Amino acid sequence: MSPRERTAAELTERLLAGDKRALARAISLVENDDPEGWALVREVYPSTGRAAVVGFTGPPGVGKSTLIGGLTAHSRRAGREVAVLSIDPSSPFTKGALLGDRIRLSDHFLDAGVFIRSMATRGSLGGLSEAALQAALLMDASGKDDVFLETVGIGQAEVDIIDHADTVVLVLMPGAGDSVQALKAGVMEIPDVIVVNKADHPLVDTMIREISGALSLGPPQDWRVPIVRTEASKGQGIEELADQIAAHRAHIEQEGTLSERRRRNLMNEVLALSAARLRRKLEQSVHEDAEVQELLDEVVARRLDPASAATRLLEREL
Ligand SMILES: Nc1nc2c(ncn2[C@@H]2O[C@H](COP(=O)(O)OP(=O)(O)OP(=O)(O)O)[C@@H](O)[C@H]2O)c(=O)[nH]1
Ligand SMILES: [Mg+2]
Repeated sequence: MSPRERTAAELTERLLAGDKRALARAISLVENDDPEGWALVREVYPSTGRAAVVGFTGPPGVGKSTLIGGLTAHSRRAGREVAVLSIDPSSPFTKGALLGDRIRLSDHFLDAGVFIRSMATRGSLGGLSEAALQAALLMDASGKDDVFLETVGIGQAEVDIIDHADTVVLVLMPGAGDSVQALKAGVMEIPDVIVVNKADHPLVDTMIREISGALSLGPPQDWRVPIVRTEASKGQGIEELADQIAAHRAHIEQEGTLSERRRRNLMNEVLALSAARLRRKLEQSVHEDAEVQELLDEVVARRLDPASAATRLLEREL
C-alpha cells in the first residue's frame, strides 16, 4: 500500500467510525472535485441508505434554519445523531463567519453528535447539487441518523438535491403568497409536509386556508399533506413537526414508496452525472478536435444543418 493509499484508507475508516473531522475533510474533497473524494464515496456507498434524509425548502428568511435547529435538539434528546447541510446557490461563501449566521444552530456547534456544514461552490463534475448529494452520502455513511438538507426555493426547486430527501418539507410564512400561487399553478411540486412558520403573525389563519385550498386542487393522494403551524424562534410546534415527519416516513416505509422514491432519485442522479460527463466530453471535442471543427465549418457554411451535425458528433463520441 502506498502512503497515499494508506491515508485514503485511514480517512475512510475514520469516516465510517463517525469522526467529525474525517467527515469535514471528506466533504471538502468532493466539494473541490478531488478524485479522492469520489473514490471515498465509492468506497463508503454500501454503508449509506440508513439515514432519514429530510429536505427543507422555502423562500428566504421564513425560518428554515431556526426550525432545523429545533428539530436537531429534538433528535438529540432522542439520542439520534444529526448532520445538517445548508445549500446556498446564491452565496459565494462556503464556510467561516457566514456559517454561524446562515445556519442558526450555534447551540449545536459544540455537540459531537451534530455536524453542520454549508455549501455554495459548484464542483465542475456535476455542479452544486451533485456535490451536495455526495456530501449527504458521506454524512449518511458516517452514521448520522438524521440528515437535514436546507435549500432556498421559491418556485421550482433551484437545487434538485431536495429530490434526494425521503421527506420534503416546504416552509412558508404568512404573506408568502407567491409560493401558494406556485403550488396552485402546479409549478411547485407538492411537498410531503407544509410548515407555516411565524405563526405569531396575524394573517396565519388566512395563509393556512389558502394552502389547504391550493392542495385541494391537486389529485387525491394516499398521503394527506399536513399543514403544521410553528413559531420556530420560540420552539413552538417543533414537536408536532417532528411527529409529522416521522409519520410521513412510516407511511412511505409501509407503502413501499420509500424504496420506489429512492430508486427514482438515484436513477435521476445517474442520468445527471452521465449527462454532465457526456457534455464535458463533447465540449472538449468541440474545442480540441480538428474533425469536429470541420463539421462546424460545414454548419457555418450552411452545407450541413445543426441537427445533422449533432447526430454525427454523437456517432463519433458514443
Ligand atoms: N417572529 C418570528 N420570527 C421568526 C420565527 N422563526 C424564525 N424567525 C426569525 O426569522 C429570521 C430568519 O430565520 P432563519 O431561520 O434564518 O430563516 P431561513 O429560512 O433559514 O433563512 P435563509 O436561510 O436566509 O433563507 C430570523 O431572524 C429568525 O429569528 C418565528 O416563528 N416568528
Ligand atoms: Mg437558513
